[in-house]
Amino acid sequence: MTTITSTAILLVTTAILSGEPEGFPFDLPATKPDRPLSLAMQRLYDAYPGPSPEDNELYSTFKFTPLEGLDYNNGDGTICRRDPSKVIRANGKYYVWYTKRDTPTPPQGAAGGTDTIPSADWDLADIWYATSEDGFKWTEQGVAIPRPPKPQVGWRSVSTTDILVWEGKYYLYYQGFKEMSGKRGDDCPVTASVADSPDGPWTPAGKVIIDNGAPGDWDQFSIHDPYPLVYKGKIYLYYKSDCDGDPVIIRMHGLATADHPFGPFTKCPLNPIMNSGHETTLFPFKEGIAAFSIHNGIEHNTIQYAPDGINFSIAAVSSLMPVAAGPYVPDAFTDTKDGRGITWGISHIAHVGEAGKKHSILARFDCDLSQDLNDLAMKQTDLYLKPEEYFSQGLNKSQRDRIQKANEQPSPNK
Ligand code: AAL
Repeated sequence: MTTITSTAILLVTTAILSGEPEGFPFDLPATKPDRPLSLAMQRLYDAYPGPSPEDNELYSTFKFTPLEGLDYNNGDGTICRRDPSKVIRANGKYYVWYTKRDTPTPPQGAAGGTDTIPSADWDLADIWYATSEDGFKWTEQGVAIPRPPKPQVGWRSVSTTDILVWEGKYYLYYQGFKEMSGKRGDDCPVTASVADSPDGPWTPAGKVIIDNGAPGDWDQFSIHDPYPLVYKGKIYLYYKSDCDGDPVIIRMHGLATADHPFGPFTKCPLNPIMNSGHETTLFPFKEGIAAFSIHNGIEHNTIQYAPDGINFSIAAVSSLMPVAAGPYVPDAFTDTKDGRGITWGISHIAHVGEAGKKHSILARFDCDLSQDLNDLAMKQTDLYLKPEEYFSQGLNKSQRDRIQKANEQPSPNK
């Protein structure tokens, strides 16, 4: 009898006697099995909230729907709407605030920008707001925060806002540009305004609320995407900064906390608290905070979780994540100890329209990142794109030239 046969008989006999399959079981165990596991299988059980997409409450795909009721001048690039706030519900309807630029021309870059010509999509912008009964059809209500007179913070542009409801008052945080975006970089601090009603009128703090970092610090030039939540009895304001830039800008996220909406804010000594991502999107989840890490950085396209609101790890890898997502977060300000999660919100789609007329538009996204929903259709991982969508991501000229040159090399195999 060969060794292989006797070994096989031994393995089968052992398995039968122990009642356990010798190989990894066909039915995926719901919890980590007590057996030798490869690093990948250890990670499956140790690193994620569940061992499969449908078991992972912090995994979801995203579905997108055009918004009704917002006009973009036939897409000529003179109007953009972007970087929406979180959605809140008040007075029996939904509210969202966002950057709106309405300029005589599309953006012309820093070299082409003037007092009336924008350098970037978010230059020469104001903060507008809209309301909706259903989250699909929106009515633009008007300007919430206009640019203040020079030299006040935000005189050049106010953009990228988010909302905080605190002790019955409403606070909007936003980027306050004191120079044209793109002169050195996309440089700005954050300021804020307060109102007794989501419909305003808004009173500016008239000062910088989140300062730029000290010279040489990662956040010395830009404090972007202010995103307040109420957590552990304080205001947790997450933000993004752009740093490095040699050769590519690195975008990471920071945290600043305060006991009052106008500060003083204290930056987390562990900043940056996320190593990737771009616009900030976060929500209370169970005892911690969940976050989107989108389109930049080594951990882009991930949904992350920090049980303490500070130390984030990857909870799921996703795809086609909403950009600059402002979710509807019912428990954003309740200081909850059991965050329920999110199912929809407003995001933006940038670079819309033909060359020279590029602008951003708002869209609705839906997902299942909620403890109170179990929509398996949102947990599918396959993303079926049309061929033209693949071919739209084509090779550039230098890549084609490189391939052509390689084709002309003599074959090493003769
Ligand atoms: C956005 C945000 C900030 C940046 C610019 C407008 O996506 O990251 O707001 O300043 O781009």
